[in-house]
Formats: sequence, C-alpha cells, structure tokens
Amino acid sequence: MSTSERTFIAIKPDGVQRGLIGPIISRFEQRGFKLVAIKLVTPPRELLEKHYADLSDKPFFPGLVSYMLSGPICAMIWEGRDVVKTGRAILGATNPLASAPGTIRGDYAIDVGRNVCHGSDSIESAQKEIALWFKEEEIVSYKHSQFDWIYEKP
Ligand code: D4T
Repeated sequence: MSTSERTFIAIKPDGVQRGLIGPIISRFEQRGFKLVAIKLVTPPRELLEKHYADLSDKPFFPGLVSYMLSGPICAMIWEGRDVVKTGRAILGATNPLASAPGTIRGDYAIDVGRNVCHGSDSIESAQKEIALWFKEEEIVSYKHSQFDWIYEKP
C-alpha cells in the first residue's frame, strides 16, 4: 500500500450542475487525501467511449455516454494511502439506493443513471483513467514542498 497511490475521481455533469463540486472535494480533503490534479472538461465522445469501453455492450451504454456529454465534468486525481479503495467507499455503491447514508451517493443521489460521481475501481483502472484524462504536466508534485505532508509520516 503506497502513500503515492492515485485514483481518478470525476464529478459527473449532474454533480457539477447541482453545485456539488465543493462538498465532494471537501470529503476527500477532510479524509486526508491530496488533490494533485483538477480541471473542468467537456470531453469528446471518443474519450467517454474509451473510458466506459468495458460497458459498451450494456443496454444503458448510449444513455450513459449522452449523460456524460450533457455538461462539464470536474476531473480530478487524488493521491494517498489506499486512495482507490477508500475513494470508492467515500463515493458509495454505484446504485445510490444501495449506498449507505454518509457516502456521497448515499447523501446526494437516488438514481443509478445520475449518480453524481465516478471513482476508479482498481489501481490498474486508475492508471489507465489518469492517462486517458490527464497529461503528465497537468499533475502537480508536492515532493519539493518546504514542509512534509502531515498525513504521510510513518
Ligand atoms: P462509475 O464508473 O460511474 O464510478 O460507476 P461504477 O464503476 O460504480 O459502476 P459501473 O462501471 O458498473 O457503471 C458505470 C456507470 O454506468 C451507470 N449505470 C450503471 C447506469 O446508468 N445503469 C446501470 O444499470 C448501471 C449498472 C452508472 C455508472
């Protein structure tokens, strides 16, 4: 388990339109994770089709891609110990009705087709998604900071 583990978190168009960027960022910050990249994007259809390639044969795929094209997305990379698994826990179950209260989806959503946010489901997916959504120069490093990162001390 590495302190430099990274995950890709996206606030989907419904989350952006509903003013949930701040609350979602707060949950990751307050938990102790580090924001290393962030941008608002309206990605091309091809990027979304690659992002959801594993779901391309599902009946909900066309609707999913249209929904993801319906407005800006807040794309982020968060870093920290066990951030992939813990990030998914912060988001809650894919179907918001199965998400526990206290999770993002459990507090803000009821519809699987409008589930506010996305989080990588494995370290391998995170690496692929980060490479798909971000250029290397868009990711910051805290390594040269004057101070240690308090949460990463042994
Ligand atoms: P994302 O990728 O949005 O974090 O979702 P998950 O990783 O939690 O779940 P997923 O890949 O199975 O689903 C991707 C995306 O499709 C939408 N969806 C899903 C939908 O509209 N209808 C459905 O029946 C399912 C299962 C929601 C998330």
